[in-house]
Amino acid sequence: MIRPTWGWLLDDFACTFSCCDFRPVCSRSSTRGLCAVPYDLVGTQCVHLLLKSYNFINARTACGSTGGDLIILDDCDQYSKVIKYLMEQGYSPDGYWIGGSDGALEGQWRWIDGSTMTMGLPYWANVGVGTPEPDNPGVENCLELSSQWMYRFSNTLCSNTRRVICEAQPL
Ligand SMILES: [Ca+2]
Ligand SMILES: [Ca+2]
Repeated sequence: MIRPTWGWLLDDFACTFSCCDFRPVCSRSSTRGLCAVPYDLVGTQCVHLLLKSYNFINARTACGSTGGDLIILDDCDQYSKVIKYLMEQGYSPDGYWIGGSDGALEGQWRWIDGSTMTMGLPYWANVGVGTPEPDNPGVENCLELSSQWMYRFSNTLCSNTRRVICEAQPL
C-alpha cells in the first residue's frame, strides 16, 4: 500500500486488513496486442470506432486525439474485414467517415496519405439503387461507408455528420 502519512512511501500490510478508506490503485495495459488502447486489431489494421457523429474535418481531429487518423481502406481483404467488424457493432442508419476526399481536385479521389483511390467495384456503391457513386460532382467531396449500401463507398457533403472509423499504426 501507499500511505499519505509517510509521504506516500510504500508500506507492507495485511492483505485482509479492512477498516479505512483504502482505495485501489489500478494499472491497465496500454496495449491490446499490436494496437494501443483504445484501438482493436482488425486484420492488419488498428481500428477504433467513434460512435458520436462529427463532420469530416472534426472527425479527423477526433481521430487525432486518440492517436490516429481516418482509416485508409485500399486493400480488398482488409476492406471486407472492416465491414465484418462494423456489422458486428449492429446496424445504424448513419454511415462512417473514412479517410478519402476529392476536395483538392474535383473527381480525383485520394486517400489522406495522398495515394490514389481505386474507383468502381468492389469498393464503390455503383450498382443497384440510385445513381452510381461518386455522384453530385463538385458538391460531395468526402468519403463515407454508407450503411444504406452495405458499407460501400459513397461521397457525401463534408459538412454532414457521421460516425468515424479511425486507424492508428500498429505498435
Ligand atoms: Ca466531389
Ligand atoms: Ca454520393
